[in-house]
This record gives sequence, C-alpha cells and structure tokens, in this order.
Amino acid sequence: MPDKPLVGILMGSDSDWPLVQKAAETLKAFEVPFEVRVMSAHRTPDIAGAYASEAEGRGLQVILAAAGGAAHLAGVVAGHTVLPVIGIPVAGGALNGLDALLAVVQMPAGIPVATVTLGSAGPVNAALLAVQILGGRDPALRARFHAYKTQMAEKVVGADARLQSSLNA
Ligand code: RP5
Repeated sequence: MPDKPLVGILMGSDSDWPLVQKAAETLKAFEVPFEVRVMSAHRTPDIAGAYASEAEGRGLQVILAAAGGAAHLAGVVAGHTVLPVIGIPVAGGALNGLDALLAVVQMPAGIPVATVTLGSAGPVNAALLAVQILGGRDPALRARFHAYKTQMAEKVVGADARLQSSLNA
C-alpha cells in the first residue's frame, strides 16, 4: 500500500500542471508522499472548502496551492484549515502573473499563506518549504535536505573553480 500523503498539491486548473509538476518531482526526490488534485476557489468552491476542512483529519501536514489570475485558491484553503499553506502564483493572462502574485501574497492578518516566486522556481521552492516544515520532526528528511544544500553549494564552488581556471589559462 502506498504511504499516506503528507502534502496536498492543489491547482486551480489542469492548465497549471506543466508548472506545478515541478513540485511533485521535488517531493518525489525527497521521498515525501503527496497527492495532487485540481480544484478551484471559484469554479468548485465547495470542493476546495471541503478538501481544506478535511485535510488535517486525513493526516495531511502541508498544502501547496497553485493558481493564476485572481488566485484565491491558497487563501480560501488557508481559511478552512490550520495546516500551513504555501501559495504558488502562476503566470499567465493579461497581467502575466502579477495579479496572481498579489492575490496570493496579500493575505489579511490571521490567515497566513507562505508565497513563493512566479516562474519555475516557485513550485520547486514550495516543495522545498514543505520538506523543511516536515523535516522539523523527521531527522531523516532533514538529513536529505542537508545533503541537498551541500550538493547545491558544491555545484557553485565547482562552477567558480572552472571559471577561475579558464580565466587563468
Ligand atoms: C486559474 O485560472 C487557474 O489556476 C489557471 O492558472 C487560470 C486559467 O485556468 P484555465 O482557464 O486554463 O482553466 O483559476
């Protein structure tokens, strides 16, 4: 039987999936069990509200919510749960994502939504934030995150070494 999901990845439309799948890939790389759902704050408000209300009882620990345009999904979900919610603004439409970014980030006091960047770093960072949150009480997961950061630093050090040797050749 597959592990029970700890992270719920939500998106407002399946048109968001090409971007949002980077969150799924990142969680998979860290061996964090997750589920993926399409639901909308506007088109399926009852489903989104029910999902968020039931998430804690189902054992989820973090929710990622991606949406574009008037991106209310993360905020609506945050209004219905005490779980941490990470909003992923999706670029597109006439305002090219600025609308989504502001809709996700400008939450009223009391209902926080952690907001990541527009673009492909957004879903990756949302997943990494989820890993960091879950890692707070999972030493093995935290160790994987340490290794990830070390690897990233080694890449930069390697790139610098290659640049220095080409400049000094
Ligand atoms: C938002 O509107 C979705 O999250 C998507 O980013 C955007 C466009 O949705 P579709 O018209 O492609 O379904 O609700």
